Amino acid sequence: MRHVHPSEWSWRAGEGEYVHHWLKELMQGESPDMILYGAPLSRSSISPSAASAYPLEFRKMGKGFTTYNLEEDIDLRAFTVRDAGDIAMHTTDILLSHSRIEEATEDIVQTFSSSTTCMIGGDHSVTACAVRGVKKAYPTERIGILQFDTHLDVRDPSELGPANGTPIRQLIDGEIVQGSDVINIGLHGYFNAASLVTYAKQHNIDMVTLRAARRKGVAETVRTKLAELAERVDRIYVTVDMDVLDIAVAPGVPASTPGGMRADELFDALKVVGEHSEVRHIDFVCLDPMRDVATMATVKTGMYAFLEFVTGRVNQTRGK
Ligand SMILES: [Mn+2]
Repeated sequence: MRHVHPSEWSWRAGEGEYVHHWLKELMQGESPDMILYGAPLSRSSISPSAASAYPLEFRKMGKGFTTYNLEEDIDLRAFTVRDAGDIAMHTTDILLSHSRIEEATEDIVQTFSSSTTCMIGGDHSVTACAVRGVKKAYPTERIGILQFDTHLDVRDPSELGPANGTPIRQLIDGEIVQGSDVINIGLHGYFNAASLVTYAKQHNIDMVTLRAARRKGVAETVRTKLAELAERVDRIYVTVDMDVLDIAVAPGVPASTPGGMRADELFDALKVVGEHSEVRHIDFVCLDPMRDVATMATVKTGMYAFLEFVTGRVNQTRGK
């Protein structure tokens, strides 16, 4: 796999009942249920961000969580997750880093074609690269995107460059994904200019406001929308911009806002996402541990969100 190197850091954990015991380094010849990899890039963020530090802090946070999900009464160790490490980022050259994310993702999704892939960002620009990589690996397939985000992320790359406000537009204008195959859940408030909503409407992006999602419940909305999307596409890529969360629960996300999603809503939604068999890829982006509060509240939320997705995957592989 081009550009992917083992994480610079790991718990020398041995066996045990905690997440850091279970998230083991990928070894040659293994084909786990899920491949985890980091894309530690945030120089492309519009607001100052150290989301590049999230893959490392995410791994460290494993020590604070058990693999046993009390509410579901299941142990996630039934599902194998292997950590392939991080994509090597260039210190100054964002475009080079982007092309590495694309190439690494292409290799990972091709090599581990039956595994779910989970990329830990990084700012949201990494998603455009990863989806292009998936498209390169499966050029004849139609890819759908479920996006959890406060923003549409359709700002114009000709103004900003390929920054974190642009990934969905890059994918639509680049004809990698059709606008009508993009569902955004979590939009609210005063954070998307009218011109961007016009672009989204022109390209038939399915905009589901947080208020609309709450009318029948966020998780139930996700279930319905995924079923609709799965009718049209061959595989689904889910991208979780942690800025979808309310700023009170996600202070460590540069662009989180008041009036955002509650943590429990995101957790329940991700379990539904994990249970859906057409979902092949997921990423978690824009969490900046350097701006988190002292107890790493947002990193904890990020790890919890990841585990809820895995819980859904365990249910899915059990045929539930
Ligand atoms: Mn975003």
